Amino acid sequence: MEEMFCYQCEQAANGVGCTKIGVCGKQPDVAALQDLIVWGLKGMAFWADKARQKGAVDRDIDIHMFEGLFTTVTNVNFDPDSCAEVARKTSQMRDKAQQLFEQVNGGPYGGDVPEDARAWKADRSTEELVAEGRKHPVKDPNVDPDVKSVMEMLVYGMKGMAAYAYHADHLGKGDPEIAGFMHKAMAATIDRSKGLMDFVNLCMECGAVNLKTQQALYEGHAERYSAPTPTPVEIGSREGKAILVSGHDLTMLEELLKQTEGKGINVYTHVEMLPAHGYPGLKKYKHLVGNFGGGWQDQYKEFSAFPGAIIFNTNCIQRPAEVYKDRLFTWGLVQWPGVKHIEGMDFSPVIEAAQNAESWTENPQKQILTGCGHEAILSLADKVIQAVKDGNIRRFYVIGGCDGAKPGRNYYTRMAEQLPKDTVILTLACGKYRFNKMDLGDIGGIPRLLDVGQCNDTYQAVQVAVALANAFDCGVNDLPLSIILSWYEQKAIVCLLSLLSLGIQNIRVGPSLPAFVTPNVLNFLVENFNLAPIGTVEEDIKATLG
Ligand code: SF4
Ligand code: SF3
Repeated sequence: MEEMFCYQCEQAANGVGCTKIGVCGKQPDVAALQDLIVWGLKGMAFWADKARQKGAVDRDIDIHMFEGLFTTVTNVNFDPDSCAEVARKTSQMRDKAQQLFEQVNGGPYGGDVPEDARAWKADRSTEELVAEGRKHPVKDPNVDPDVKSVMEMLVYGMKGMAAYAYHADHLGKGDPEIAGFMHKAMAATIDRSKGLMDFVNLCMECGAVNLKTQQALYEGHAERYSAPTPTPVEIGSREGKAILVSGHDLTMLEELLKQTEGKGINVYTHVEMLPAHGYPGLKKYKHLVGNFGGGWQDQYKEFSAFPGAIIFNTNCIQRPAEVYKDRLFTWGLVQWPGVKHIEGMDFSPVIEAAQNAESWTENPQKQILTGCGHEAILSLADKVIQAVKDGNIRRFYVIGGCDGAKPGRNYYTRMAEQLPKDTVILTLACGKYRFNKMDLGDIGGIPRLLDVGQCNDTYQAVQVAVALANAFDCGVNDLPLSIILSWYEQKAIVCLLSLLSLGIQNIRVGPSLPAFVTPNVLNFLVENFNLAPIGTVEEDIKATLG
């Protein structure tokens, strides 16, 4: 018997789905609670969407959509009690959304209310909520498999977008239109009159709204910290006490940097925090000294070698080893049972743990480059365009997306290694750790490897592509540009939807295709977008260079 069912990430067991325990470490009780959260959010969305159509909007409901969905993203929250708390709040927000609608409507709704949007009792124990969650599994035998496939793509895309919306909101860049789309799309998933093309269209709209969300997030970062500039980052260690910050949230890092200033503690970034070093408003802190480690999947081994305190502000957390568990902290929506969670912005427990831990020794190593955002790249536009015209740059490659544990991911390392010297690689998100310590050289002073930023900086990569297309007076699909994505979790899904919503063709995706994509849906993507799975490095280089 299946204890759970989840197939939202690239690690889905046997390429089908996790049924006993998540390959990520998600336990069946947490899986049931997260199913309950997603189901509850759909019911909340039914009412929030109806209220919005009549002009009534509620910020608490909007923010709860972001937080609820983000809680269920892979490698975010593994703690049953906190997931149960999010589920309880979902029920309360559903009730609030219904009241909001009835107020603005001047009475109860006259149409049919789907079973999924009815009130449900939330003041129950965690165990009782787990039992309730089991009644609302992801699998639904009453829905056509192809419709289900596109519907899940939409839900996972919105999970990714919710993460970006949550960060943008922290920077004061919340946009009610983002939540408005999410309510509409989540409500559509419980509307039995909706068919395949409705969900295809919603997926495209999701991609487009995501670009606006990522733009808001970028502008939030750039307004607060100034636009990123190319910055070499040390990957060795400095003498002294140390704190490592993992995740995507720059506001949390900023606050930690303020609170550690003058305390003799060096702050290091991990995985998706690397681009923080490129922002003038963050690199001005002299004790933000470097970047530590490889991809997120290496943390179990690598954190054991890190002497100080470690804090996660978003995904990807994994089961901690005993050797560092007491120096590990979570913040925001990330939780792991038994790991200390920081509420709010008081990081004194993390600082104290770093001060009580051993000091690190001086071990200087090489530097890697980050901060090559679109403003920095486009400031070199004339040089880049000339290099293309002179034949010194033959082709651009965007090699971006998530890292992960599968052995097939060395495709991305070998791709970066084997691409000819007259090609330029733009990278973003954590998949870059497969090759960002290589020395790939430069073309007339333009580095061959340009780190555009975090996964949310897909927006910035799009700006570069659009500017090049304008300069060459062609469409993005006609540029000497190939996009090769690596996916792992739901943020990569929404980044792909954004590219597809722009009509970008010929994207290659790996290391394997999502388990939730049925053969018919894959055919649709191949026929309409020329989407292809990655092949061998040699074949793909040959095919893209023509
Ligand atoms: Fe499995 Fe991925 Fe779901 Fe975790 S998130 S349970 S690894 S499919
Ligand atoms: Fe990585 Fe987890 Fe997706 Fe922001 S940190 S990209 S996997």
